[in-house]
Amino acid sequence: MNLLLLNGPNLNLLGQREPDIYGYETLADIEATTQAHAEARGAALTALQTNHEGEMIDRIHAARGTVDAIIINPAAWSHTSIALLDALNAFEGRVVEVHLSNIHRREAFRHHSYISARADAVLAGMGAYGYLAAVDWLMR
Ligand code: CA2
Repeated sequence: MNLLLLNGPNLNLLGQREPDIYGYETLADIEATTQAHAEARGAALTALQTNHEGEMIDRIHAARGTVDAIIINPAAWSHTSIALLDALNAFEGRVVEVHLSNIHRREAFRHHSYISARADAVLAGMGAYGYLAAVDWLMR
């Protein structure tokens, strides 16, 4: 099982600002913990964070035929990007959408996610544990 962990714009700032919303863990912590969790369950996991929408779309295209499942926190692109939705629609494996915060308890503009129309599962509000829960769900 090959898993791809994708994190979208500004998530490189995790642990540095807004810990009340996003927690104290850095993205490096989350990537390392999620990778170890996947490997303990017999899966390989590679991770990418990018602030560039085209780079994320290119990575999703490259995942076609080589990656079994994508765990993605699309961050603000969740609420804006039909292009990211289209890229994920061209990916044949499973997709799990993760949000650190409960987007439904926040501003109205965060309540809708274009990505949820493609996601096989959506996790929101569990903090960094959501990434581990995504691995567990994919590996069960
Ligand atoms: O709750 C989530 O995981 C979000 O995907 C995070 C996005 C937000 O736009 C979504 O509505 C919900 C924002 C990520 C920004 O991350 C920061 C981390 C630290 C400091 C500033 C921003």
